[in-house]
Amino acid sequence: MTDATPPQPNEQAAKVRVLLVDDQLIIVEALRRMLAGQPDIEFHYVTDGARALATAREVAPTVILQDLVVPGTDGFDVIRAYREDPALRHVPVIVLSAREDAKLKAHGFAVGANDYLVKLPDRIELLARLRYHSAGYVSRLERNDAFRRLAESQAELERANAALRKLAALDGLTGIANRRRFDETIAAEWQRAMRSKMPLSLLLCDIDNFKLYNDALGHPAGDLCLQQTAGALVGCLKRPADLAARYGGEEFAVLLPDTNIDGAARLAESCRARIERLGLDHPGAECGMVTLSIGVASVVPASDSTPAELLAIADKALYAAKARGRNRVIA
Ligand code: GH3
Ligand code: MG
Ligand code: MG
Ligand code: MG
Repeated sequence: MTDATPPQPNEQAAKVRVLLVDDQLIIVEALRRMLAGQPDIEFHYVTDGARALATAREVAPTVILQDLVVPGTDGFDVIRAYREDPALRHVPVIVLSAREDAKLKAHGFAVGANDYLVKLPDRIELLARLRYHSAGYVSRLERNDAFRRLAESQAELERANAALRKLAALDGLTGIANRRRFDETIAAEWQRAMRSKMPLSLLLCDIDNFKLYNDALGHPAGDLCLQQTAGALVGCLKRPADLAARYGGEEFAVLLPDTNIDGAARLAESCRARIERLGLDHPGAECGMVTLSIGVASVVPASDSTPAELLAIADKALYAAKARGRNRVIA
């Protein structure tokens, strides 16, 4: 007596699809009779050894019974061929041989067989071995399938995450980089510039009299103006590492790695001119159109400094640009 619950018979046993490869019809008949009346067993056979591989691909058996002596082929070669076929590689093969021979058995296992039975096998033992090998194979298939589905859903999740990460870095109105992305990028570029001892430059750009623009044309028109300004700024950038971001309401920041103050001032001037050339009507402005004021800063970061210093310098320059009449660059 043991405490363990005795194994329950499978209520709905998995299908056992047997393929017998044997040239002798008398053997085929004998096995067919042994397997008859078993609702879980489906019986297929092929007598032409040369057709074994093609038939196996068609039938997709869960277990193969393979005779060793089939005219025209060598059973061992057929087993080797199963093992090289991607569709059959893992299908269990039971050698069915007339000979009880240890060397033959060993050779069978060496070329990839999973079991060995001597003809004619006992019916009960045959059924047990067919079910045992078939169940192991089917559960491996199911497990592989589950792993594959898991891998696919993980890949899908990663794609969705990547898309979300991208979205989380973008400004909802203008579609350019947002403040979060700018903060991350300036921190990374700061470290890089410190190591390379190259200058890092920054433009702070602010639309002139934008409150009046909204007042005159309405908030939706203001939104459109912000989108056009953002697009124009991105269009001014030349290098892949340059980054234009929406820094605040109507303020944009442009980060320029490996760029000195002269290069940054030149780019700032081309940004300013480009906005002017857009020629967006601004009824509230003295000049009658949308313009941009830009403060420029450039430093070679030292180890005891922070990006906040670069921002403060650019902000001061921007303030000066506003104080001196707007629509200008101060470096
Ligand atoms: P200055 O030339 O000194 O920069 O004047 P300004 O009017 O541009 O500056 P101020 O900071 O007084 O006003 C900024 C305006 O920008 C006020 C705010 O309503 C507007 N603004 C900020 N974000 C948005 C936005 O997303 N859409 C719209 N339409 N307007 C915005
Ligand atoms: Mg034979
Ligand atoms: Mg402002
Ligand atoms: Mg402004």
